[in-house]
Amino acid sequence: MIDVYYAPTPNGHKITLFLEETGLPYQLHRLDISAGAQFKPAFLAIAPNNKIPAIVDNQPADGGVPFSLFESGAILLYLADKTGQLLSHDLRERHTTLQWLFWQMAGFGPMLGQNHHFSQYAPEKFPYAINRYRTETARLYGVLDKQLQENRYIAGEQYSIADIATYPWAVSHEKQNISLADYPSVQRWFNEIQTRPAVERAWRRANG
Ligand SMILES: N[C@@H](CCC(=O)N[C@@H](CS)C(=O)NCC(=O)O)C(=O)O
Repeated sequence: MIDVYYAPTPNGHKITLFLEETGLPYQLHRLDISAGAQFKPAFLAIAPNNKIPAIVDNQPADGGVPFSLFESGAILLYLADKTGQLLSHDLRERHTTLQWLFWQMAGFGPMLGQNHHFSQYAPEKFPYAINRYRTETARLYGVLDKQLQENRYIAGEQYSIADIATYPWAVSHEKQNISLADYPSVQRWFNEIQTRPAVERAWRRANG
């Protein structure tokens, strides 16, 4: 059983998407991050960076004591290694997937997060910041669109942890001032992923 410390945010969804796809048993522990639950000592012992998601694997493959992890990319990589799913064993496919996972973790997530912050949540509106992160968001969608013109999924022909990391951020495209009509290959990929049964289940659990 995997304990998942979670809120229904893009980074939280990544973990439930993976777990629903692979059928690994898990228990959700919802944290109200708007009320500061991420700063409670019991959570900080698992996730010292005070952010969801985090997991505790109660049956790690080495047979040792429960193992905790934070950072959604590290968690996806761990779970892919644990299950042998959603990350190819072929050298080139594996590293292409990791390259796009790191692209999501270092670019597509943080830049879109700043876009959300300055355009939706900042108490003062700073046109420079809004414009900077909207421009960077559009550039990143352009990079993704080009990759998906040539590939069914982000890292090639197989659905992988690169798609799982990226899709939940694309769900909020309207908030990011993005029209998917301008990125037809992202739109095609988005429509396909949205109807995967595991994705539908993860979204039902998020809203349940
Ligand atoms: N790089 C981290 C980012 C996690 C993150 O930003 N989590 C947000 C919700 S999506 C959070 O817990 N925020 C609470 C806080 O910053 O106090 C990851 O991918 O796991």
